[in-house]
Amino acid sequence: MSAVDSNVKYTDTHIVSQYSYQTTSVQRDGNKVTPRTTEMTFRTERRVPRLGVMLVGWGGNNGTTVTAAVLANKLGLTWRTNTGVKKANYYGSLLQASTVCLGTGVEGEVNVPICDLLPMVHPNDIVFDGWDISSMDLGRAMERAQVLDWSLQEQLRPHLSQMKPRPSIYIPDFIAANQESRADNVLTGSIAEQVEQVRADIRDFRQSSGVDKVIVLWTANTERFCDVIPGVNDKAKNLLAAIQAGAEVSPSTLFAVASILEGCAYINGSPQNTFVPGAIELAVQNGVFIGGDDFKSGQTKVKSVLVDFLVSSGIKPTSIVSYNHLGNNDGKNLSAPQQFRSKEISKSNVVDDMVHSNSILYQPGEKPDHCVVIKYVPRVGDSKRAMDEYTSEIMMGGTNTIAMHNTCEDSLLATPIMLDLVILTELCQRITVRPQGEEDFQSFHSVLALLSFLCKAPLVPSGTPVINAFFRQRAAIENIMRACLGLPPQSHMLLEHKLQ
Ligand code: NAI
Ligand code: DG6
Repeated sequence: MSAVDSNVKYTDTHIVSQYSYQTTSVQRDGNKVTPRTTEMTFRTERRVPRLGVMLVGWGGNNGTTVTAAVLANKLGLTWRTNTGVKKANYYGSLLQASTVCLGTGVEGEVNVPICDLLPMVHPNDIVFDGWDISSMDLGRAMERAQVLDWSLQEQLRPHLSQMKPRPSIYIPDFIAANQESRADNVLTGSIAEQVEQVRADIRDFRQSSGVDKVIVLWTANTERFCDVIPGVNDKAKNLLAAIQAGAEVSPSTLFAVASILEGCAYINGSPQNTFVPGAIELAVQNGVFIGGDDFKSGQTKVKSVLVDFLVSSGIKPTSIVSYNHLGNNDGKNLSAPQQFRSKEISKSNVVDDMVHSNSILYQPGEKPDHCVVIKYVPRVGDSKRAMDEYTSEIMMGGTNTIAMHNTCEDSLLATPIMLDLVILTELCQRITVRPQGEEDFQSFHSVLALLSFLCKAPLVPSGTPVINAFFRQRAAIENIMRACLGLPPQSHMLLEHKLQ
């Protein structure tokens, strides 16, 4: 974006802004409320690097769809379906397809694409690589996924069939037994050697593709939860020693360790507890961003809007029942109890902050009944059906029931979120902040909570609030970007129109 004319300076290398961060400090009993202002300098590097993204699970539905969608956009492809001609786009991406109100001009509100606020990577410029336990090339894997229209696949196949996933770490116990027949592309050797191979793959990709930066994104099968064991994965040094000793560590944690040691941000798009305390400590020690967990793409996204709407309107949700059926390989993997359990946990916690925020509706410890069901129905493929019933208590003992039915291609919702995750992470790597009175500029915390908007079970630094409510999460992203430009947060007060 060009010319913001106060509080901000554009140097050859940085956008430097002065910002007054206003907060309100409240003493426990609410008797003392004090507004506080901290002056800060935000500094954003202007040079946008060439970004490489390595996907773990590259040959899956999400992996093939994101690679195909970016290529289709890059080539400006169009294709014919029985409802007309379609054109590649980035609908569903917060950064590419949504706008923010910059301010008001003589002609009213001025809305701009979020991606125009600050210099950021364009998805068309991302270079992909990755690993999969299935050796299928991306052309055939795209066909196996059954997500994209056939005439689009025909145009993409010559390009995608050149791409082949690298062999991956496969520990059968972590994913469903029904995945075993896919596993024909696996690393061998001790787990320490396999981690070394993954690190070598990252270096090889960086060098051979000429990208400046690599981000690693887990979009492989949902794993079962692992136990957090003192002496094994509770501390960074114990985790590294456990890998050397060949102790049980999940593949997703092994990828996280390899990425962190290579200085690459690592994002977990699935629900399992990849980020055991030792992995988090390792990221902090190495100053590397980590983010997750589990893409917030459909039913849960709606939930983070709807429950916020109900509770903030003073209506009391008393039961939320969420049913899904789907027929893709994700659904097949989730038909196993332990993998389902991981997903059930991440889909269930999403209402907690909204419920806790309202002590008029909910007594301490009280929450709505919340039930999540997932069934595997092969015939529906990637076209996931989600049905939800929200029952709420309204005035004078009345009952309000909202029922919802949602059908969509799961991977076409996940793809733009994957792109937003890596682009936002990369942008955050170029932002530093210096509070007044301090000497040095600081990065965001290694646990990149700003990604919460895109995740079902946001990972946040220990002891900090978890925000699930959709518009609060979105406002955090928008207002931090505004701060980088020396602009006040968007308050929506519109006082200029409300006074005489
Ligand atoms: P998928 O089953 O089509 O793809 C997963 C891929 O991972 C497969 O190709 C499989 O061979 C590979 N894989 C399994 N273990 C591996 C390992 N250790 N290393 C490398 N590759 C491995 O699933 P899909 O639909 O692409 O989803 C991927 C993940 O994203 C799942 O965990 C799913 O729960 C999660 N997710 C998906 C959402 C969506 O809307 N599609 C939303 C939220 C999360
Ligand atoms: C069934 O729920 C399969 C899951 O992988 C979901 O499709 C995925 O996690 C998306 O979940 P949601 O709740 O954001 O629609």
